[in-house]
Order: sequence, then structure tokens, then C-alpha cells
Amino acid sequence: MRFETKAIHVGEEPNLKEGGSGDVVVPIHLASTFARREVEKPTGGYEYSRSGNPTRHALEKRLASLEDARFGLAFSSGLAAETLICMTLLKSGEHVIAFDDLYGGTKRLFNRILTNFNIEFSYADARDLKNVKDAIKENTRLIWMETPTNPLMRLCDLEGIAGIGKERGIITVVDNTFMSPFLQRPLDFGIDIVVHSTTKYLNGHSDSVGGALMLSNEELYNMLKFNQNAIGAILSPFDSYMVLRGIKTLALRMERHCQNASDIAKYLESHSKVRKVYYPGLKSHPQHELARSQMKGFGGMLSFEIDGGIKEAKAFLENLKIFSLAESLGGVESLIEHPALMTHASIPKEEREKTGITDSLIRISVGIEDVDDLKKDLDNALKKV
Ligand code: P1T
Repeated sequence: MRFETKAIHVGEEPNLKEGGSGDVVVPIHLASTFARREVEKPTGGYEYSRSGNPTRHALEKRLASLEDARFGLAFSSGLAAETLICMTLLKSGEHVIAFDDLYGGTKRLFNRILTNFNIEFSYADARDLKNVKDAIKENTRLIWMETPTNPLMRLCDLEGIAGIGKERGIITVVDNTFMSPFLQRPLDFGIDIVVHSTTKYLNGHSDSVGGALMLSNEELYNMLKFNQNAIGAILSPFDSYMVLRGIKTLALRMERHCQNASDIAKYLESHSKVRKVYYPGLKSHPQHELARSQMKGFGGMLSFEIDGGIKEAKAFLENLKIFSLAESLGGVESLIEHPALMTHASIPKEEREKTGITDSLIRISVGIEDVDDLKKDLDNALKKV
């Protein structure tokens, strides 16, 4: 099956057996526990909803199929999924190499929580693979990438990162939240584990918080699955249903996100009050060719630098009417935010500015509204600067 077909059918095959109801949509199984006939064997395959739930299971199957993975696991948030990878695969004294530009909450998890367990982190500018290779130490166990990164839209070469991991026996993880599996499938390039915040494009309607892991290595999967139950940060049946429902339109939504974002990136690039636009679909993006080679489209996220500082950024952001001034991304509605004061405020100012998250930086999650309405809204607000 092709992507669009899998997005609608995998995990939600109607039960047409004797006694089956034939629902075309998976029911929301709210039971916390499942009765059995025999003491030692769960009758329907389920025992307790934390360890397995039919609605969550349907979603996990679909998520795996979309990322060309054998296995999927769903969690209560993107950060819960990230925590599970780290708590499962890392031991005290081990070392992680991460892209120096990452979602602020991921850096907070790494620097403020996991370092308490004596896990060591190095941040490398992974646009150049040499920086990743140079950061490898004897105790390096994990390479953690976003591509494109949040919020600076930097890329790393997926095949190159997977190659380094395989050569040196290091597990590679890619956070594919910004792209969704419709636009990029890191496992196809040899990456070991994909992580998602399903809160974003997968659910797509800004009404559910969740996370997911997809992978094909059975040994790693068994460890992660055991710990999903042991730690317990699972996605609820209702949220699993919401994400299953959202995914059905993922392909259509992503096509429009890409189209609108590309239009807006070009519009901003030609505006006199904009200094610089970061969007991998622009020819001016230094990694445009890499983007073309590993992404099917350039996505709905972009950032830009307004000509000014905090004062000008605020004047612009507070005068928009259609764009909501809000954290998060990947919903049908357009959102806009100021990384230094919002999503990346937990990163110390000095470190933030070193990577390029300045006070003039603004991030947009371009929605699927009429693009001329969006451009008019931006135009009016830029006039207030
Ligand atoms: O919010 P949560 O579902 O826990 O997902 C965390 C997360 C993980 N990875 C990436 C790339 C993310 O962007 C996020 C969450 N990001 C935002 C809320 C934001 O506005 O950037």
C-alpha cells in the first residue's frame, strides 16, 4: 500500500469475523483492565491498559507503517517518548552527541534532568558531519538529531549520520516532528529510531498532546516496549483515537502546509523589514540541495529575522489577527512565536545566541488557511513595525 492508503487503513481494518461489529473506525477502548477465562493467559491478548490497549495498539501499528518501521510505540507526550529512549538506552557515565540546535524542551530534558543521572551531552553543529565525528568519545552511546532543527531549520545528512552510527556502533535517533513521515522517513536512510511529538503534524489539529517512537530493530523494540509499560507514560485511548483520526488527512494537510510555507517564505524574503528567512525550500538556504535529496517537500515551518530587536518583534507579533501568538506547531491553524522568549526561553541567553537564536528571530508554523489571507495579515502587522 502507498502512504495515503496506509494512513487511512492500517490499524483500522474492520472486524468482519463472526461476532465482529465491522466498525470502519476503531472504537475508543476505555477499559483499564481486561477480563480473561484462564488465569495464566489473557483471553483477547490484552491484560491491563498500560501494558496494551486496542485503540493505542491500532495507532502504534499505523505509526510504524507510515515510517516504514516494524514497530511503533505511543506515549503521553513527545518528551515522554524522548525520556523513554534515554532512560532505556543510556547508563550513568555514557555520552550523547546532539545537534546544537534543538527544541528548547529537549535541551532542558538533557541538560537539567538527565545530567543528574550522570549522562553527558556534547552539542555539535551537525550541518558538517566532521563536527559529529570529532565529538565521538569512548563512551558515546547515542547520536540525537533533528532535521530540520527547531527553530533554525538546519539540516543534517541522514545517510551520513546513520553511517557514522553504524561504523562506530552508536545508536542514531532522529526527531522527525517537523517533517512528519509524509515528507521524510529517516529509517529508510539507516537511522535506528525515529521520535515524534504527535502533538504536531500527526494529530494536526492542536487538540491532543502525545509522542511516539518508530523503529525496526527487534531487540531495541523489546527493551523500549518493556520500559513503556514499566515507566508508564502511555498515550490515552482517547488521544490514540484523535491521532488515528488526524493521520487520515496527513498527506493532504502536508501538501498544503508545504505550498503555503513556500509562498510565505518567498514573500518574507522580498520584504524590506525582513533581514533573513530560514526555509529549506528557498534556493538561498545553504542546504537546499540536501533538503531536495532527503525530503519529499520542505514542510510548513519557517523562521525569519525581523529588521530590529525585541521591540520590533513584539510590535509585529502583537498586531497579527489570523496567526495566533502561541507555542507549538503542526496544526491546521497558523501559529507564530518568538523562540528566545517562548519555546527556547529555557536555554541560557549566551548559548541561545551562540547558535543563532537572536531576539529578532520569529518562528512560524504555517497553517492550511488561504495563503493570501495569511500574507495580508503578515503585511498589515509588518506595517506596524
Ligand atoms: O510537546 P511534546 O509533545 O512533549 O513534544 C516535544 C517536542 C519534541 N520535539 C520537537 C521537535 C518539538 O518541537 C517538540 C515540542 N515543540 C514545541 C512545543 C514548540 O513549540 O516548538
